[in-house]
Amino acid sequence: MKKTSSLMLALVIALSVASSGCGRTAQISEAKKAYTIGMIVKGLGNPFMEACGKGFEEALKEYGDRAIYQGPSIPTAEGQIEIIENFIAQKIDAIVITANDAQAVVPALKKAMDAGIKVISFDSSVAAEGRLVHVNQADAKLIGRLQIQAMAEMIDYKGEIAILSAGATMTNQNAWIKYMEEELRNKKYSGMKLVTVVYGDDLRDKSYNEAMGLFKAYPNLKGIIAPTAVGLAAAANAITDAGLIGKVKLTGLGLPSEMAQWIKNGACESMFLWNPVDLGYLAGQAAHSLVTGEITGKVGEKFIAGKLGEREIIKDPTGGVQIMLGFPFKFDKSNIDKWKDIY
Ligand code: RAM
Repeated sequence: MKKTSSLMLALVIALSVASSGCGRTAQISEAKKAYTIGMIVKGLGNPFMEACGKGFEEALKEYGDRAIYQGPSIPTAEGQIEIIENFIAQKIDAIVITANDAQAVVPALKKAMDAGIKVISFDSSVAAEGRLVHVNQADAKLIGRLQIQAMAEMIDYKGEIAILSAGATMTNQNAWIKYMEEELRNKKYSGMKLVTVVYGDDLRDKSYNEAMGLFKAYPNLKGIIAPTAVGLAAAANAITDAGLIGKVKLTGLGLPSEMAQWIKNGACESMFLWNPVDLGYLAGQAAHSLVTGEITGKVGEKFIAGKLGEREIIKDPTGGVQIMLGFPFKFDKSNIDKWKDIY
């Protein structure tokens, strides 16, 4: 990838003409450095990731920084490592990554940090030693619990359910699933049984086929929870194609723009998400502030994240530090039309 000039000069020339008229001085303010920051997404062709990229680009634009958006064609750690190596060779200023595998990308990211590149994760976190800070969409426990609660209401607290996840090594989905299982241990869900967790790897076709496989393997299946935007849309498509609307209920995490049709046709009654554009925007703001040295990744540091206002670095449960975005919202027939054109 070609690296454009990393220096963009913002020269402010203030001409002051002495009142006597006998002279003129030119003041040149300090040159403003433009940084290059690369976002590495889980995979290309994922609309959720594209929404994050939009916010990321918007944030960097505010500083005149250069944004690079890249991801492997298939969501793998190997593909991401290749991109990290490339970014190190290009000597970019910061990497913002959502990990396909929290551990596998650590050595390459450590190499990047040794080379002076600021590394932050967002969405799906990298293990604490492989990044300076993680930008977290919302409380993982809440995200997990909400999906179980929604499913329980849809199936009247009775019957077999399955989870259709993204990749088996993805930090965010695994954390949410852990909290779903924890929630399910509550007595009030004793009539519900989680029969399996399958993985569509955040690939449309694989997710669709996994959903179809569930209908065959579990003829009594009452519901699917898909905590992945790709998986949820694919499962809705599969439920529709298999003629199972109303018979197999569906909830999870999805993008309103993509899910509107499936919410309207009844394949998915309700689902949840935070604002992915804001998530990418916050990641971009945090990366810029790390590069300028405004923050260094210590608990208690604060910075102004553009339009999102002041944010603080706090501890994360894995021993690292994080910045929180907000809360998950619920989408259903009552509000989907308002959101479908936004993200
Ligand atoms: C998918 C990705 C992403 C997740 C969303 C909800 O697009 O796996 O990591 O946060 O779904």
